[in-house]
Amino acid sequence: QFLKNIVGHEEFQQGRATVDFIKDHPELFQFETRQDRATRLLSFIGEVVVNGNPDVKNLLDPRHRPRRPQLPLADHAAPAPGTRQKLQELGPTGFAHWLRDEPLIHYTDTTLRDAHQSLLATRMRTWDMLKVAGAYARQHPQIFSLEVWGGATFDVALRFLHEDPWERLARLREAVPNILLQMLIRGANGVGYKAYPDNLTERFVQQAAETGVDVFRIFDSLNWLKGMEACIGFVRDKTDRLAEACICYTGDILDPRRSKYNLAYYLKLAKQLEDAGAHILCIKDMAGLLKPYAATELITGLRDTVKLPIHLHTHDTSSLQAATYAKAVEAGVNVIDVALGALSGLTSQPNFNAIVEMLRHTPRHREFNQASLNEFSNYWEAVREMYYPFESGLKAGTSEVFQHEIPGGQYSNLRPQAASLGLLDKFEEVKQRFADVNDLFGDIVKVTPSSKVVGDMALFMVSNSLAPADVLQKGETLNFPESVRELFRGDIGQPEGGWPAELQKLILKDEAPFTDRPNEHLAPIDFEREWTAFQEKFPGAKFTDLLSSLLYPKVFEEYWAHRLKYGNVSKVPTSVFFYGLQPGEETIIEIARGKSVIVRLESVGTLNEEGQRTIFFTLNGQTRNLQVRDQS
Ligand code: 3PY
Ligand code: ZN
Repeated sequence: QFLKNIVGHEEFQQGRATVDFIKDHPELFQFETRQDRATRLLSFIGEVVVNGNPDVKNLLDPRHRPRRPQLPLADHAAPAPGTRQKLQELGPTGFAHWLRDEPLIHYTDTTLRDAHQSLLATRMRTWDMLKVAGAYARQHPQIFSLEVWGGATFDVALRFLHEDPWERLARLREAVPNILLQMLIRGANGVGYKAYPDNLTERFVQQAAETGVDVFRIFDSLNWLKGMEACIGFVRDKTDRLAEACICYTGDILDPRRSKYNLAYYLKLAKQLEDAGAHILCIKDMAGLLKPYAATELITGLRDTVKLPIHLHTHDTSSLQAATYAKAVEAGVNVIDVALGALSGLTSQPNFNAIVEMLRHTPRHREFNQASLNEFSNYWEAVREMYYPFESGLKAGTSEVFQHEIPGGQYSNLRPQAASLGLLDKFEEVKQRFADVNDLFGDIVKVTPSSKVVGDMALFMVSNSLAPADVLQKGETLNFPESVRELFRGDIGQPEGGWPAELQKLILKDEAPFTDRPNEHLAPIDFEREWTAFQEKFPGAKFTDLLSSLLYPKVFEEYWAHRLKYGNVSKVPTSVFFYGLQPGEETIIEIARGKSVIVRLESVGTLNEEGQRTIFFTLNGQTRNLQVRDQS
């Protein structure tokens, strides 16, 4: 079995195995039989059949009948070379020069990351992605990049989907060998909500590049240069991939009253990022505040100030952002972020299919097969129906976003967060307080994690019926949320112009804030020691699991326990994962590469005296029964 594991491993088959191969792959020693795998997945399905998937259990609409997604025709030809081969050919610096002078517009497709983070609380499963990723890469090899990783996807994959995010990345890399894969990384905060030791970010970046990331979009949630410099350096020095650094856009450069974040502010930051070594400059408009005429000013100014190619990211919350793209394209932006039709618009990115049409018959148009784009969009439309419990409820674009400035990726989370505190009927007030908190905090950049703190404070104020004046008046006696205390202590960095001193004193009481990099207060990870201890605690775990665990210790432990009990549930089709099976219904599960089993639910037994039910399945036609405790 061990030999079979080695010889069957792709690194071995591709001749990439080195002397460290066996050491790096402890999982090869796990002799799990096909039977075990199937049994564990059956017990997962049994659990969902009897008790429901806890993630959707309280959100179900019994009338809802999701459709079966139609797969676009598969195409087995080798994918045409794309931007990935271009990067390999030119190297990151040469690639950036090439991109800067590209006459036609380029597109980043965010469907597999930001679009579902912003519309469906990040719940999109690897299973749905892998169904079409290969065909998509073959039919649209001229896409600039696919954003597939980072942001909240890392945490949500482990915590709610019980999936290994590294496995998602590796499988997508395999399916998409020709297009750049892109991730979002929160600078010193990695893919988490707090600062991590620098050498952890360094190893994380190296491993992400090795597993498949080509473009690292790096930002700091307060636009603090010091929060990004180290990460830019790791990408440049430790990988041969692209460091794309962000200016997060807030306020309105055309509004003379919002002078804190004026054009000069952004141009200065862009120059600093160029000097820090960025290959590409991103305007990260996380809330969709960059209006069309402001885009003309900003992009013209940036093209004159830096020599970098410019990548524009926005959210269509107001429904205005197609116009922003029209102006940005005229002003010379190089790449724009879009999402396939069915997962576009509202708090997500503008509609890929429609933006292509917007530019048709204009000088910068890049040709795409529109019929095929629409076919993929139709696939995602049907897939989206299975995720209906995670829809944010926003029905139309809202220009309210220019007042509250809530990032698109946060909007779909803030509602359930408010609901969990019993504040859903006060959601209007929550949005108003979000804006008030921004004023109280001195008008800061709001994007994960700073935006989460603003959200926490807004919810705190609504729960406690506090107006902004009350916060200042009663501040000494208020027990501020922990995240607010950490923010004002300097844990996630420094805002432009510093923190408002009076409020800082009220929040921190006698604790002293710091103004240097929070990472400098953290001891480096001793990887050798950690790895040894980790393998003892989690036998069979991989090095990537150690990285997951260092970022999210508790979440990882729960993920691992789930994996031991139920196996790799990312193999279970999405409808079954969330909704189980009905008696008489069957599903096919590919439990290992090329090895599928047919699972049919025959019936569910009555409740016995021990509070259990017997579930009758057939597995490849053979009867299998199991007992599941009924939690109801
Ligand atoms: C994230 O950090 O997850 C974001 O999407 C920020 O916009
Ligand atoms: Zn975004």
